[in-house]
Amino acid sequence: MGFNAEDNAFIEWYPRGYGVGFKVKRRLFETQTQYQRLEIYETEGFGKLLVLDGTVQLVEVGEESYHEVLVHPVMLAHPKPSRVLVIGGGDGGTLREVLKHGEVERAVMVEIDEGVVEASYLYLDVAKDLLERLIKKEEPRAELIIGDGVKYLKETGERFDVIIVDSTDPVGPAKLLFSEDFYRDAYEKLNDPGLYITQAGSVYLFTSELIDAYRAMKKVFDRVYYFSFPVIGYASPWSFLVGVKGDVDFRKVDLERAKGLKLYYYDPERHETLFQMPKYVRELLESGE
Ligand code: AG3
Repeated sequence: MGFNAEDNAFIEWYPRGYGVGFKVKRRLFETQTQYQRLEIYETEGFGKLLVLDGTVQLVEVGEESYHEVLVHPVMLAHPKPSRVLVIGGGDGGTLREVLKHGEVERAVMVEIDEGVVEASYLYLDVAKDLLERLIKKEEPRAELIIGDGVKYLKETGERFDVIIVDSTDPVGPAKLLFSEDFYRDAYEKLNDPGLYITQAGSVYLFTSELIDAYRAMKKVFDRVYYFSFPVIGYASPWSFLVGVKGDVDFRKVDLERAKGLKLYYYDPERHETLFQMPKYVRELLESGE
């Protein structure tokens, strides 16, 4: 796991010895935050790399392949997403995409680790200006709360149209974010109609976690969708799960509203291409439905 001095590479090792790596020029920053080990590298060809507990969170070049796909499909499937909650996402990339939507009146980002926000603000060119405004409380449409998303969701009196979970993997510390209890709290705090989305790990390497999360979501939401997308820096394809409260067809997005967005990876005109899954994974997901 981690930095390989011989090759000047950072490699993230997944189960069964599958690795995803980048050639790096140097490590720019390293700290143990209250919650995790945080590292930032300068890569050879992909800008800066943010690593938490040895796992790749993003590389600057191509980070849109994750943030656009996590945010815009649900925002464009919802008829009027004016109140949005982001859980995690301390680098600011997810909230940056959320705020591209003019319908958004209030967005709340609940990040457990202040260290991630600070390091992202200081070292990354992902959402620097936005993070600065959030830290100074000068962003009129959005608020940053440093706190535990599980606790926040349980206790908040607010309701949201869209809830986006931009967490670490469905193993280890973020596991609670993939539990039936947590989905129930999310369902309760969604307006009707409401949409919930979470990243759900590598399709090939975290298949059983994906299936467990899908089954748990099926118990709670009125409809559940799965899709995948190749994300730069992760063991792709990467999976995403969408839970619906009420009556929304996530297979359809508002193409008129999409025209106002500047997008690079996610293609709303080809929304249906998101839904491809390897046959055996689709069969596993659908077995026991
Ligand atoms: N959120 C983390 C996705 C999980 C990455 N997992 C991995 N590399 N094993 C990314 C934060 C970006 N806003």
